[in-house]
Amino acid sequence: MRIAVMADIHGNHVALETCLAHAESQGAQAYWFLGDYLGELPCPQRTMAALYAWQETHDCTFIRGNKENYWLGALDTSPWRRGDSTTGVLWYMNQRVTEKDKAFFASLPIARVMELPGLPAVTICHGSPRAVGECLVPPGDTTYEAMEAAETPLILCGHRHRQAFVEHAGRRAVNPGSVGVSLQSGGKAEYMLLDDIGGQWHETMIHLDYDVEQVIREMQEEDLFSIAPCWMRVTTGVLRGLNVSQASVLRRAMALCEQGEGHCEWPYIPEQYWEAACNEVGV
Ligand SMILES: [Mn+2]
Repeated sequence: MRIAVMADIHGNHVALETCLAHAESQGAQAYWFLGDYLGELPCPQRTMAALYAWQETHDCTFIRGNKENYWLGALDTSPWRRGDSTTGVLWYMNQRVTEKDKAFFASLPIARVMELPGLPAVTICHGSPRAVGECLVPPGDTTYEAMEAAETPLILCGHRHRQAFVEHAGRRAVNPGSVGVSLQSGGKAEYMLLDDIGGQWHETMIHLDYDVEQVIREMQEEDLFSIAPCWMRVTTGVLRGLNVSQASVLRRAMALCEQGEGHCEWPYIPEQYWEAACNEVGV
């Protein structure tokens, strides 16, 4: 048995198509998708079309991520607007997610125990088995506690966009990295193959080159550099393999806003602080 495990596509259909084709060429028999299908990258319907088509002809299991909850109304959409680096992409995406997509996302569980004959059971989830937004791997503040609460010896999770594992209390939690917006990977598309070898699971981390510049061209065609200027500067840097992340630049912009204004509340971050944060990291 060979399973392809793919997390955090974030709307990168070019990276997704590269990973799917690779997994097929490697003989994957099933596909486990760990959430965050759409994110900040353009033309979300291309990603959804690729996933719906794959599901028609392959054995696919899908889990819900925190991004899916965004499109299902978890956040107040009233501050989302074009031209704002904090919310511009949310504004763009919110207009492009269809009723079909919402029904699909709403149908997904946040975790699932996968039982295959003769193999240890595996929990698949996005953040942790108990919360879509919890950080499990690489470790966060509550990783050990969340692992102790898990039902299976192996836990597969996404959310942090980095290939890594944690072992604790006889359990192993593994993050296959991010298909679409990988961090600290030199700009590769990442996923994992999981093989049954003698009744035990064996992991192989995959890193693939793909056409990053095609994604950046689509960002320009969709006007995303006007819609969310600084967010797209950081995203371009991440895609091209710079050692930055949107989360770290956001934190820096919020700290600068706090210094300048005396307070800062997401998503109300004036563009000048985003610009300053981007300039500091050189994107
Ligand atoms: Mn996530």
